[in-house]
Amino acid sequence: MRIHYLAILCFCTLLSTNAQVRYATKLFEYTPAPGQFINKSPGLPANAQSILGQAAGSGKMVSLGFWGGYIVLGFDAPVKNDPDNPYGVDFTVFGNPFSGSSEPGIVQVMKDENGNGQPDDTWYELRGSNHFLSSTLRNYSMTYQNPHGTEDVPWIDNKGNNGVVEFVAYHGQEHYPMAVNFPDVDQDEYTLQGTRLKSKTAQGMVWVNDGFDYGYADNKIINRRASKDIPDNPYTLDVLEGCGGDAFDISWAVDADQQEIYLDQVDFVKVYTGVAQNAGAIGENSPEISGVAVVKPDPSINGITDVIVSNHPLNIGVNPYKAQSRWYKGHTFTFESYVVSKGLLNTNQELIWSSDHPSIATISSDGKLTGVSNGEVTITCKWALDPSIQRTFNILIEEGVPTAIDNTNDVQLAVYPNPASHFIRIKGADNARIVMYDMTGHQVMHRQVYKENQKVDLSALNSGLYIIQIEQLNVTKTLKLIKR
Ligand SMILES: [Ca+2]
Ligand SMILES: [Ca+2]
Ligand SMILES: [Ca+2]
Ligand SMILES: [Ca+2]
Repeated sequence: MRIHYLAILCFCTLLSTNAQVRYATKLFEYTPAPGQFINKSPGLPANAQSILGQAAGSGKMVSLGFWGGYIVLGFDAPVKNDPDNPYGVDFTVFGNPFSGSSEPGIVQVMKDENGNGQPDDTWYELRGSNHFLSSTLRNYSMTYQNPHGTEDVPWIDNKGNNGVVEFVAYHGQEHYPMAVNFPDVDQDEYTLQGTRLKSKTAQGMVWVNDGFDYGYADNKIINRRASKDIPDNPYTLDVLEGCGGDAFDISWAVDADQQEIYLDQVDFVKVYTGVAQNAGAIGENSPEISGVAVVKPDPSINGITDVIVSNHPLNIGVNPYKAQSRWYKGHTFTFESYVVSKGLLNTNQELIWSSDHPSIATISSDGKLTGVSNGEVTITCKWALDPSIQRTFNILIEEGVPTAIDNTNDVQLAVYPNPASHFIRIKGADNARIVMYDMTGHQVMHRQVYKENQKVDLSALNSGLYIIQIEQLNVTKTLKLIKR
C-alpha cells in the first residue's frame, strides 16, 4: 500500500516538472516594414504562423523588416504580472541574436479589457533600457513608398527626414510587402508608428549591430539547454541566467503620455522593429522573432534588480573577430547613465566615475570622457549608494574624428530624462537661459545661465506637466516636461 502511494507521488512530481511551458499560440496580425526578407522566408505570413507554440531552436522564425514592422501575438490564457515571477519578469521573447547581431524589437502589451478576445483595446509600451536616453524618439512615424520594383524603398518620417530601405541584390525579390502576400498593405504607401531607438550599428572591418542593455527583443542570446519558462535576469547585463532570450516585466508598461500604468495581466503582445538602420551587405536591421514563452512563478529565484543603463562610444569591428568601443584623441563623449531599479529610475542617481589611465582618457564627475592619447582605457561608473552596482567600458582611444553612422536621432535640444522624478538635464544647451512654467502659466523656475550638462533639481515641484523655455543664441525653444 505504501509503495503504491509513493509510486503515485513520484508520478505526480514527474508530471509537474514536465508541465508544458506556455507559449504564444495565436497570431492576430503580421505587418512587416519593407526589408530584405519580406516576400520570402522568413518574411511571409506562413513564417509568422510557424512560431506559435514554440520558442527557438527549430529554425522557425519571422522577420519584421525595417523600422516599425510588427507582429501581434496572443495566448490561450492571460499572462499574469505575478509578484512571484523571478526578477519580476513575466514573459520572454526569443529571436536569433548572436554577438554583434542584435536587432532590437520594442515590445508592447495589451489587456483584453472589453473581453472580446481581440486586440482592439489599448497598447502599452514596455520600457527597455533606452527609454531613459535622450536619443530615443517618441510619437515617431515613417511612411514607406512602393517603388514597384526590385530597388530601394523610399521612406519619409514625421520629423522631416527621408531615406531608403536599401535593396539587397543578393535576395533579389521586391522588398516592399507585395499584395499577393500582404493584401492589407496599401500598394502605394503605408505608415507605421511607434518609438525609434538610436541605432548602435557601426561599420569597421565588419558590420557590428551592438547589443542594447535590456528590454528589447532579438537582443540577448538564448540558452537552449534551459527550460523556456525560467527567465534571464534582464538586470545582469553580462550574465545569462535561465533560458536567456529577452525577458519582459509587465510592470514596465507606460501609456501614450509615458505615465506608468499597472496591469495585473495581459492578453496580447506586440513586437516591432525599434531602429531604422541599413547595414551594407548584411542588409537592414530587422528583428527575427522565434516565439514568446510565459514565465513560471518561482519565489526561490532571486537576483539583483538594480542596473546602470548607459550609452557608450560605438563598438566598431577592429578585425573580423573583435569589436571594440572606440573614441578619439582630442574629442569628448558624454555618457548618459541612469540607475534603474526593477525598470524604474531610482531616487538616488549619484554616480562615481573613474578612469584607470587618465593619461589616455579622462572622465569628469558628470561622465564626460576626453580622449588624451592613443591606447586602451577602462572607464568605471559606480553607484554611490551601492558600489557593487557598476558598469565598466573598455575603450580604444585613437586618432580620428567621431563619425555618426546615423544622425537622425541626434536631437538638438532635449530635456532628459523625461518624464523625470528628481532632476533633468538639457541636452544641447550651454550658456542658455531657462524658464519653467506650470500648466496655469505660473513661472516655477528660472535660471539665468544654464551650463552644459548641469542638473536642474525638480524636487520642489509637484507632479504634472510643465513647459520649459530655453533661450540660447537669441533663439527660444519650448519643450514639455512631465514631472512624476
Ligand atoms: Ca512582473
Ligand atoms: Ca479586446
Ligand atoms: Ca542576465
Ligand atoms: Ca536577428
